[in-house]
Amino acid sequence: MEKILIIGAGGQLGSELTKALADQFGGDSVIATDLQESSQAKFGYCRFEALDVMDSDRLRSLVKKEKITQIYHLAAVLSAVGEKKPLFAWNLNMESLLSILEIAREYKLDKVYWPSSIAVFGSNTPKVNTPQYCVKEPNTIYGISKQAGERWCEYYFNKYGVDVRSLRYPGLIGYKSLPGGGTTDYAVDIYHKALAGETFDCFLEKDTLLPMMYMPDAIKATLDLMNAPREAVKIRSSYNLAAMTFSPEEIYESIKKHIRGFEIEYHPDFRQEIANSWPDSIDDSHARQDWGWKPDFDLDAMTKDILENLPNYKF
Ligand code: AKB
Repeated sequence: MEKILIIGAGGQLGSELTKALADQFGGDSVIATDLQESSQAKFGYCRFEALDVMDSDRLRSLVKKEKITQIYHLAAVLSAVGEKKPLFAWNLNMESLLSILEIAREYKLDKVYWPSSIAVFGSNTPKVNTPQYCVKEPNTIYGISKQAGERWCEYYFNKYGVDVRSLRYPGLIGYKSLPGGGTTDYAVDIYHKALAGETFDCFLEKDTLLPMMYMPDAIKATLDLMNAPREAVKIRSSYNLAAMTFSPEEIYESIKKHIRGFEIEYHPDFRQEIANSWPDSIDDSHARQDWGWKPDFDLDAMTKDILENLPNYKF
């Protein structure tokens, strides 16, 4: 029987992935963990433990005691917050991954999941249809930590056979949690402001294109990758993954089709430079070929779904 430990379960991705894993494996097979005790309320359907991922002794003893077979390591400092606290971001993002890879090797875990990001790309990367294999000179500390993390994942797979799998997520947009310190998070916040009847103050220029994905697609991609047979997973650094590309002006126009009086203002800040260093669009043909990836949502379908569901969602 699988026993799954989710680290960072209270975050943007974790809040929704934990539920999907509990639906797949049963609530008794899933332990959600997060730094914040306050996250506990979200997890009525599975067990919750407060855990600081930097406490590797406690992590190790939890894995041993609970006979954990899979770890989903979702805790990270994202791009914008990382630029404010670079050493903190590097230490948390790297040390946590290394301790989990070591634990996976030591306890012979079945699988590990660790998310990478489009932040591994930098200003010297081809911007349009960015290929899987190309120059990667990330400009943010978050991107540097993700790039190094990808190399460590591939290393642990090649050297020790640890079955670690990873996706380079684009900006993820969900309505079940609030923005989490990323550059793409304007595209989460904008829906909250539109529904609250407020003018949206955008920290990026109106024509800044970025690759994005609606959360149900991100959950589907993650489960499909993790459920794929070991031999099908040919890339052990991290897979390029894509769904849609849009600018702030385009998401604004998409929302305005439903909320006519909605207004936006543009006041770009330090996050503009981060966005400028990332791709406009991503070539995800390896994910499509190797394990059958295909997204379901485009911009207008996502907008419709969020505007229908967010007003009734209880945080
Ligand atoms: C961020 O903006 O930092 C993240 C990411 C693209 O990985 N959403």
